[in-house]
Amino acid sequence: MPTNRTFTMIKPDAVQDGNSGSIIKMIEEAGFRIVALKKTQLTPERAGQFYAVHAERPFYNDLCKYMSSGQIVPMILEKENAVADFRTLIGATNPANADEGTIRKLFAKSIEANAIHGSDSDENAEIEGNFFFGGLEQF
Ligand code: 3AN
Repeated sequence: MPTNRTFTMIKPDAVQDGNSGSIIKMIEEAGFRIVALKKTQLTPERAGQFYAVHAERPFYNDLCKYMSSGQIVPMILEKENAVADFRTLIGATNPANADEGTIRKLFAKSIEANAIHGSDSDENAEIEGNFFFGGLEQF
């Protein structure tokens, strides 16, 4: 059953560039309610745990290095059809393929430094939310 929640994090490139506020504004204007939010930094080890599903991919080491290179803003978001609608709002993984008006089209630098993460399923939204906030049900 859909939980109507998703997990996102604004990535180091977008935080560093001062785009967190603009991105959060777009998220709220698209109808998402912010359930939880903080600013933090991953160690390379924690980044490795978060992206463990990509451990065999050639870009894994660079991804962990990049994701631990600066502060990030993880959030739990709520909206009807949250996972799918949020993926639409952020656009394709590679900003070159992202639709006009999407967060990645506006703010991403490259396929790796692509400004923002969005969970790809309800199951992963819960796992990823727990990773940063220790349990969705407490909010
Ligand atoms: P998405 O974030 O759109 O769900 P995933 O889950 O396939 O994309 O990839 C997770 C992250 O890994 C991406 N957000 C991006 O930072 C990085 N990544 C994905 N594919 C590549 C690639 N071909 N080269 C470098 N980094 C990549």
